[in-house]
Order: sequence, then structure tokens, then C-alpha cells
Amino acid sequence: MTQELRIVPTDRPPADGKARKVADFRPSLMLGEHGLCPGCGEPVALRILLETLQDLGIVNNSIGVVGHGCYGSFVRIMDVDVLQCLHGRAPSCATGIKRMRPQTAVFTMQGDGDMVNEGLQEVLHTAARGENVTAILLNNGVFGDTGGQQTATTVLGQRTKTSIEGRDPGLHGHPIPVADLVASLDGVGYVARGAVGTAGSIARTKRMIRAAFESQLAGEGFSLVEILTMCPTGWFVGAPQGPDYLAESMEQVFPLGDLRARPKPSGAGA
Ligand SMILES: Cc1ncc(C[n+]2csc(CCOP(=O)(O)OP(=O)(O)O)c2C)c(N)n1
Ligand code: SF4
Ligand SMILES: [Mg+2]
Repeated sequence: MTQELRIVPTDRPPADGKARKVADFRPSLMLGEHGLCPGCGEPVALRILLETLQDLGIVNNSIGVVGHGCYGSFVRIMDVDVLQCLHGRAPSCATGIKRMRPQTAVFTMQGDGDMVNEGLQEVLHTAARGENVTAILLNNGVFGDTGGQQTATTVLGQRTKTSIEGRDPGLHGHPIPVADLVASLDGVGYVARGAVGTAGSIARTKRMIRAAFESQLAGEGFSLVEILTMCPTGWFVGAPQGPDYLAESMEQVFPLGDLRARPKPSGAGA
């Protein structure tokens, strides 16, 4: 029997009058408007993080540790227990929480400025100690919150407020691929890099976040998901151009995918 193909026109409101706006799809754990710039990738990352906590059924057994950056304002609208730490120190605060509450799922949310500039030693030591926490890095290659200055992850040639002619390796050095560094350390259970520039990459990144929490719940050690996020304001591009700019610049330098897969269960074949 052939199935009837129902084509839903998208050039006019639904005939049944049940048009839904973007806000109607907001996850219940997001309590209100995020207030960030149009085209910003960080609210998308927040959304898939919150959906993952819900999917795993760990909302009431989770604590988030948030750094300082534009995403810092999410503490107002996340219906999850959160703590906001000094710049760059989230991995150490997460360590303390996890050691006191080993049954709680503990995660950090940090930007590239927060994690890779201000707090590089914090994340590397926390990873090397094998602390059983999950770090979420929102990497947009700029200090967005303070006006779009260059960070340690700004890619070569990228224009920022403090490298207006483009990042020059002779003058500014090279970007630091923190997720690759973390992936090389013993004590680490899972590391991946995703992005939120396309529907496909958002879906893949959500699976990475889930894998990181599953790794933590299985006690495998430190986990990190780096998420490349659009910052059209800091990049001097229009909001609609953000995803293309992300793909053409950051994704070329920071390839997407698993950087350290979860350990195979003992007894599993090769
Ligand atoms: C110790 C300290 N240094 C500097 C600042 C100023 N500061 C606040 S947010 C921020 C930028 C953070 O950038 P990032 O973590 O990349 O987040 P984004 O805004 O890009 O999302 C800076 C430098 C601060 N609050 N505390
Ligand atoms: S400055 Fe960049 S990171 Fe901050 S809210 Fe605007 S687009 Fe997002
Ligand atoms: Mg940033």
C-alpha cells in the first residue's frame, strides 16, 4: 500500500491557524528570554544542554558552574542549580562540588576567554587529576562580553577589536586547541568538539553532550565538549552570515568530531 505524502507549505501560516513561534519551542528549563544578540550561538548551546539534562532525567541531580562571559547571564534563566565562579575558576569549583557530592552530575559552562585565557591551568589540572566532571566550552574566538577582543582561540587572520588587521602569528602567537590538549591527558574519559552553525551540527553536538554526561555518570573521569558558537557582533559580520563564517574560519582550524572516544566496556571486542 502506498503512503500518501503530505506536503506542508511553509510560505504561509498553517491552514489550521496553529502557527507556533520560536518561543513556543523553548525548553521548559529555560525560564525566559536570553537577552543575547540576534544570531548568537550561545543560547542554542544552552538549549541542547538543558534538553540533555532533561532527556537523561538528571535535572534535579545536577549542578552547573558558570564562568564569566555573555553566557553568564544564563544563570538568570536556567531552571537548574547553578553557581557562578571567578573568571576561569569553574573547573576548581566543580571539583569541590563533585568531591562533596559524588552522586551529583556536575558541569561547567565557560567561554574561550574564561577557559583558555583566564583559566587554562584550571582546566588542564582538573582534567589531569581525572576529576569526574563535565566541562562545556563555548568557543567563539573572542571575549564577546567585553567587546570582542582577541582570545587564545582566535584563529589566524581573524579580525577582532585588538587584532583589527587580523591575528598575526608573529605578533599574537597561535591559537591554543584546548580540547586537543585535554584529549591527550590521562584521567580523561571523553572529549569532543561540536558546533551550532547548522541543524546537523546542533544534533551531533547534542549527542556529544549526552555522551559526556553518560561518561561522567559511568565514572570514567573528566569530560569536555567544546562547542563552536557564532558571535556575529564580535566578528563584525551580520547575524545571517554567522554560520558561514563559523564554517569557513573556526571549523577549518578546530575540526569537529570525537577527540577522545569513551573507553570500551571491558570484554567488548575491538
Ligand atoms: C578576573 C577578571 N578579568 C576580567 C574580567 C572581565 N570579563 C568579563 S566577561 C569577559 C569575557 C569573557 O569571554 P568569554 O569567556 O570568551 O565569553 P563570551 O563573552 O565570549 O561568551 C571578561 C574579560 C572579569 N570579570 N574578571
Ligand atoms: S557579543 Fe557575541 S557572544 Fe556576546 S551575546 Fe553578542 S553575539 Fe553572543
Ligand atoms: Mg568567547
